[in-house]
Amino acid sequence: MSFSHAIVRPPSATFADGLTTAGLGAPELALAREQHEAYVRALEACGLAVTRLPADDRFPDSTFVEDTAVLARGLAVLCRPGAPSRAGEVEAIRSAVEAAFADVAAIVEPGTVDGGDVCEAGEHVFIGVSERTNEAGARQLAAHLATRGLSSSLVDVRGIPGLLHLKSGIAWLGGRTLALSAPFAERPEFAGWDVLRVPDGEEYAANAVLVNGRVLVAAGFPRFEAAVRALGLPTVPLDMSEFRKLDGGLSCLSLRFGATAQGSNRHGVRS
Ligand code: CIR
Repeated sequence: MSFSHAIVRPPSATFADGLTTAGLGAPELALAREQHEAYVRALEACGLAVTRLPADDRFPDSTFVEDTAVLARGLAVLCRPGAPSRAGEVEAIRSAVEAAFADVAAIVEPGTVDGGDVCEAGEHVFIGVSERTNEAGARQLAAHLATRGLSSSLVDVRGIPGLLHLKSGIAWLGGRTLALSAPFAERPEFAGWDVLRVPDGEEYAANAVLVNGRVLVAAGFPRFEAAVRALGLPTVPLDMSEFRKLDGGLSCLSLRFGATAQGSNRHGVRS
């Protein structure tokens, strides 16, 4: 899977009012904006054309665009976020998604899905059932993905302390390799996969993103970064301190799409 495009939205003036359980203090807006800019430059250095949407002060969490849509194989599925304060973010991103995708579906009531619970791993997609994504939403999403030849399985992540979304604890590193943090390492859902175990104490690093052969990783987690490099994957460390304060990780700052095994989008990207 390779990416040619991404959609991002910089942190808004109300960013510090975003939802959080981290207990790491209030984020600094200016620093968050700098970190976001560095993130965008990293995507561009990986070859992506990045659409920067305007900051949206109505929604403090709106920089976490990944939660608003799932993009796979020429199909866009608009999400229905589990947190009421984030519901309006979907309408706010709709036109950007529709500009890029001809085929746009949506999660509908009673389903809820946050994109952070969706981990695409080649032909298979793991969908977390969390405090944000319910089973009805996960099943709707699985049905949409099946129309594109993608299989799915549900992973119940409720009750794992400190874990907001599935992808707060797992990442796909290409092929059959998954990075898994401790709560997932022995789970039967991942049997048969090659596992890079995220070192204890470095759990936050599990939210890494494979982009065109490089892995964007949160800076400050040297054992995880070395383990990724040992797989032959170059890493791009990025300072995420201000987003972490709002329970956010690297993946949630962008919607990535592009060349896929099947399907195309309005940019004409197909493989
Ligand atoms: C929230 O609680 O919804 C935001 N403060 C953080 C969302 C992070 N999203 C993600 O990991 N995909």
